[in-house]
Amino acid sequence: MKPTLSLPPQVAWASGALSGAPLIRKITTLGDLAGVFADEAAFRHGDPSLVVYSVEMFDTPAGEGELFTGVTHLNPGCLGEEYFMTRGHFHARREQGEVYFGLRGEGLLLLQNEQGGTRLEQVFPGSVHRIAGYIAHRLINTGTDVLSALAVWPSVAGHDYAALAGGFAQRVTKGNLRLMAKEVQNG
Ligand code: PAN
Ligand code: ZN
Repeated sequence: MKPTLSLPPQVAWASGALSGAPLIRKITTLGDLAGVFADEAAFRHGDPSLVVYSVEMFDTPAGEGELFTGVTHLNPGCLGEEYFMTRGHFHARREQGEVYFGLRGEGLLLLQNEQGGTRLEQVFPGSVHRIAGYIAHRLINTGTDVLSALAVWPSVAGHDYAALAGGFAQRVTKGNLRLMAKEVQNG
């Protein structure tokens, strides 16, 4: 049989730009994030058309055993005291996991289990995050540059946003980030 050779699609590691295959792009503006940030007055004064994050993914087949590959670009900024973040979700099929890879910028990955227990992982270029099943996940941009992270997840996972409509159990604000940085310094 004649071997075949093909050029696969690509990700530019430094920027997270995807190329070489058809893409799907979804933009999330501040106006889409009603109820997500704690400071409701700041939300009312904010520009609803402001882009908070975009997700670009390869338009690949869905189905049992298939994987989706996408990059989230989360802009820097704050609403009130709280850093810009993704909405965050459990997977609709709770047992399905995901891997995130930090590409650009700096931030945090907030992980929450079904009992409401949370932990945070630092995200930076080269960081690798194994998100097991049954764990909700949200990116938070604590830096001054765009935070870009590559993600690979089972196409059957789906997104359950409703389960966290009341919010995650932990918020990351300028104030509590300073406290966390001090704790890290003091061991
Ligand atoms: C990611 C997220 C992406 C946007 O591709 O969907 O970061 O976050 P929200 O979906 O919470 O708005 C992923 O985790 N997929 O499963
Ligand atoms: Zn996910």
